[in-house]
Amino acid sequence: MANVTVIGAQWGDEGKGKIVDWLAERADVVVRFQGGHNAGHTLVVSGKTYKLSLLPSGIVRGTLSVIGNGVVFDPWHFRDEVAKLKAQGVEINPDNLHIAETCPLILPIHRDLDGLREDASGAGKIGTTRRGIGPAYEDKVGRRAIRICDLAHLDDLDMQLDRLCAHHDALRAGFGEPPVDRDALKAELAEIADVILPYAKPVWLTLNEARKRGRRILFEGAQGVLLDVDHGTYPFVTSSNTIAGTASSGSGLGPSAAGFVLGIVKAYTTRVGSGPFPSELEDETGQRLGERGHEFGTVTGRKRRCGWFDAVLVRQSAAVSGITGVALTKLDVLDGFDEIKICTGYRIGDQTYDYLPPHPQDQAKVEPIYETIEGWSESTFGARSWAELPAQAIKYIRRVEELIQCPVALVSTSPEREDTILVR
Ligand code: 2SA
Ligand code: MG
Repeated sequence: MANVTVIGAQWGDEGKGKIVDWLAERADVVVRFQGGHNAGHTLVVSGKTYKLSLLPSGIVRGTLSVIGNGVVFDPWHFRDEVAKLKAQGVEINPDNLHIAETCPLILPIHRDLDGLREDASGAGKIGTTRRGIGPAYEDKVGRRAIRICDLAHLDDLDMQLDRLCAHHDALRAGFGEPPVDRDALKAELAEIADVILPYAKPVWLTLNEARKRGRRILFEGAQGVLLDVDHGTYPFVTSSNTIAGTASSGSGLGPSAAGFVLGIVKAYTTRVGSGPFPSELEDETGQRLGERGHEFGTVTGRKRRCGWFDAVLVRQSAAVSGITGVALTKLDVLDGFDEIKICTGYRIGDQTYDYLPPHPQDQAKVEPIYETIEGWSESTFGARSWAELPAQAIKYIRRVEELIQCPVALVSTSPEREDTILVR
């Protein structure tokens, strides 16, 4: 197996955790390259459930795991997630986990700002995870961030902290909040530094050397292409690029390192947070999808919105992200429906679209054009071979492939790793 880059091709929660775990067995290194602890990756290993938000999924099986420079890193959350996993018996140490020294930190002031803005936005709120992701990326791009390597130079930090605090004090004043307590922040950083620094490494170097030695690298994306800050349903997006191209910039490897780009696609569509969702079902059918699919946010516990498969969106995701093949997940959730719909285009008035128009007003207005196919009554839950799938389910998969113009390489039929069908 060459390198593989796994990304979500919808709005996140496509079931990346399980697929990454399935692939991790065949990989030498697993790398996170964007996002932060807003991700929610659920892994079921021998009946035991692990929930990861920041750490690469490879850690559960002891595969060398890397947090790349493209990730925004909350050190206090890191400490807690590591403690939780250790309590579940997972081994985590500076030998099997490397963190880029250049990762920008998510600080308590970022979490504050995320929450203050969401609370003040009323109906216009993004529905973020309130974990400070957006504000931390803003400070990175604004060249104000405190990075992991700064934790080893606490004596030189004052000027940097002054600049950062001046910026945040102005923003906080707008919400009637007191200025940042700079000394308290510095003391908190000094306290957490010893926990983080043993893991801090020049990961670009480790990864380039691993590559030279022919090691197989698995890149683990978080969120999904429709939440990409450039290509997603802006402004209802996350603050990083979630497309496969980020595997390169977010880890310190060249663009050819991405290898096979595997887009993870749920057999229907879900979204958590606000923003347009053309094939959303606010009726019993949507409710049924949510219940059968256990559609609740891993991080926040929020109920996910549900709807039919939207082939227009996935075709667009596959194109902008250069997806080589798709893993179709949660097919079993569609078991027992008499009819299944697939969105094949959009309409606004007399105008039809075969892509999602860019303006949020238009995105909110588009009406899905559906094609209906007959469902299947048999259970696909836990199927491990193509031969175990009902004929109608195969028809559905083939139609999805045709519409998204991308081959289905894997089908996942339960949260268990072994319940996976390799199509090609
Ligand atoms: P943020 O916090 O700034 O990244 O939020 C911006 C938007 O991105 C969405 N977002 C997500 N969507 C799906 N899954 C995510 N991870 C968790 C999960 C989410 C959870 O796997 O369940 O537990 O709620 C994730 N992270 C960010 C978010 O909903 C906003 O629309
Ligand atoms: Mg998730």
